[in-house]
Amino acid sequence: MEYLNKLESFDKEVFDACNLELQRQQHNIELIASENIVSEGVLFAAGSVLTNKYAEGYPGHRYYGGCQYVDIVENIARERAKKVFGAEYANVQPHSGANANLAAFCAMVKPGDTIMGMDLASGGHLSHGTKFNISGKHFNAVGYSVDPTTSRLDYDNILAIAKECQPRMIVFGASAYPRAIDFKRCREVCDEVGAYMMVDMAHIAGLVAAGCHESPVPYADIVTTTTHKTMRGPRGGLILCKEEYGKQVDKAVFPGTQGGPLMHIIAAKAVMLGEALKPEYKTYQQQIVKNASVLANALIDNGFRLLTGGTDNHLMLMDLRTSGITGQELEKRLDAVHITVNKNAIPRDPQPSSITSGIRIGTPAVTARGFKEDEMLMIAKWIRGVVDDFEGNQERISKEVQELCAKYPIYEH
Ligand code: DSN
Repeated sequence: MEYLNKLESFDKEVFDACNLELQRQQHNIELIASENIVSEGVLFAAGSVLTNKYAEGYPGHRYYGGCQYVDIVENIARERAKKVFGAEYANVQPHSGANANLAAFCAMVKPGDTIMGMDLASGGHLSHGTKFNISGKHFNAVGYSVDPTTSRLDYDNILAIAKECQPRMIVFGASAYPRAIDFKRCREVCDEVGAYMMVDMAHIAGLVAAGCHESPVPYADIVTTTTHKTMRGPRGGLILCKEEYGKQVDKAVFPGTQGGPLMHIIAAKAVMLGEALKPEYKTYQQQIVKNASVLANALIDNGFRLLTGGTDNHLMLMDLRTSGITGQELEKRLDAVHITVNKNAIPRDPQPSSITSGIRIGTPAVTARGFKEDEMLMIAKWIRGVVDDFEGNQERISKEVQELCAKYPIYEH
């Protein structure tokens, strides 16, 4: 890439590593459900001179001089975020999804309060109350799981747990849940126990922006997201909330949990949010869902089991318990043929989390580079091939994968 090549004359060592990563992205099929390939506009903004600027505070109220132009950028990002999601209030400063979640907790509840979130082992996220994370250390976190038979959310069970533990806030949203979440039902659960409703929509935010998944915004008191997964922006976080919580959310982000905002990343978020307002974005998100559905059906047709039997969104979870291979081994074999996935625990996994019985697969990145239904059928066959006879098929599949990747350059320039 032209702009990356300029780095070579400044720092050959770092350039070489970045270039190798570019080549890896170009020559591999990226199926990690939380990754994507951003536009060049997003790349340019993220690599811009805004990285030079300190801007603690918020537009119009900064603790540094010279903020008049970064104010424009942050205001554009805030306004576009509100427009994309129909939200009353937006804070675009969180450095990440985990930071957005921490700020959301700090804004809405107090240390020691009871919160509920989906168990990590059922597809929830580390920052929703696990004991290894600050969310599980500073709050009394109670987990909920999925139904043991259907592997789907069981709202009656969530309500029963909530009645028992009386949480101040319930967190909905997941990292590895392939089905639609019923946000209206989530609101009813919260209302029955008088809890705030928080949604971490990081995985599905792009789908929500394009109307391909019901929006949590009308129902939730506070919504967090990353900006890099299905949204296809720079790595970062975003908080949306009702106007009445705006001030406390701002305070919880800065000075509560962060210092200076990353203005270059906020510029890149603004560019991505501008893209999200265009009709092509909707077509892109619709294709993500279509590709996921085709890939899920093709995996089933190739004899694999999927958790919940399929997908409603951008991701699926292969349940490998009857396939004679672990998640760890399949991730390794796929890597060897230039297909990138992550091993993922399935609910009540008999294997430890370092091995797992599952593989999580998502379609945002392959859809961004132009793959459609036909390519999904090819991917399912290749996965079958590496499970059935890795030694015999490795060379052929690796060659076929790279031939396909060559037809779809991730960047033109
Ligand atoms: N680590 C992310 C994922 O892969 O889903 C969640 O933050």
